[in-house]
Amino acid sequence: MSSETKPILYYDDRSPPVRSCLMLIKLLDIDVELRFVDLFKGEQFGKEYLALNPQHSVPTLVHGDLVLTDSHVILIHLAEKYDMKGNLWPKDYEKRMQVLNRLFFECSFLFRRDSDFMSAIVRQGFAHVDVVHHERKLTEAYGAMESYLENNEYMAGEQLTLADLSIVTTLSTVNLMFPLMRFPRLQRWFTAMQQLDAYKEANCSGLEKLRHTMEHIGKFQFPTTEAKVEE
Ligand SMILES: N[C@@H](CCC(=O)N[C@@H](CS)C(=O)NCC(=O)O)C(=O)O
Repeated sequence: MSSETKPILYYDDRSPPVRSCLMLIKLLDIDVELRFVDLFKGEQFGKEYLALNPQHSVPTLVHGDLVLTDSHVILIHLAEKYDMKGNLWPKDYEKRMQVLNRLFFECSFLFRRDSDFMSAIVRQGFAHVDVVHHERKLTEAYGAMESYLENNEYMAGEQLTLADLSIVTTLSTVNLMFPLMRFPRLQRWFTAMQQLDAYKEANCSGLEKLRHTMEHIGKFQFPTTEAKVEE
C-alpha cells in the first residue's frame, strides 16, 4: 500500500457512518476521491461493488491495495495516516483504547439501535413501527452517553477524538426523532459539536437528505429538525 495513492471513498451521505468519515476528511483536509453509491436505488448490490464489499454497505475506502469496509476502521486508518499530531487518535495507549471502546460502543450499540429503527421505518412504514420500543432502546443509549460525559468534556476524554466524530453523526440522526431534553450533558456536548465547521460542512446536508428520504418512504414527519435543534 502506498499512502501517496489517493484514497477513494464510496459513500452515500445519508448514512451516518459515511458522514463520520466525511467529517474526518474535512477536519484533516485529506485529498479523497468520492464515489457515490445510491443506497435507496440499491447500487450497493451491483456486481462490482459487491466484489469490493460483500457486506453491501457504505462507507468503503480503497487506499492502494487496502480495502476497508467499516467506518470505524476507516476513521482509524485515515487518522493513522494523516493525523500526524495524534490529536484525534491519541498516541498514548490507554487514551487510544478509550477511543476504541467508544468506537465499538457506536458500532455495536448506538448505530445498531438507530439502524434497527430506520430499517423498521423503511420496511414497514412509520405507522406500523413500534416507536415506544425503539425509543426505549435509543434513550438507553442516550443514558450511556450521558454517563460517558460525566467526567469528560468529550466522549473519550478531554479532547475531541474519532469517538466524537463517529458518535455525533448517528446521534444527530436519532435526535431527529427523540430529543435530548432529559440528558443535559449530552445536549451540551451535541451543541458544541454542531459548532464545528466539519459538522456543518460534512454532516448537515446528508442528514437533511436522510430526513427527506425517510419521511418520503415512511410517510411521516420527524418531530425535530436540525434547525430546531440549533435554536
Ligand atoms: N458498521 C458499519 C455499518 C455500515 C452500514 O450499515 N451502512 C448502511 C447505511 S447507514 C448501509 O450501507 N446499508 C445498505 C445495506 O446494508 O444494504 C460501518 O460503521 O461502516
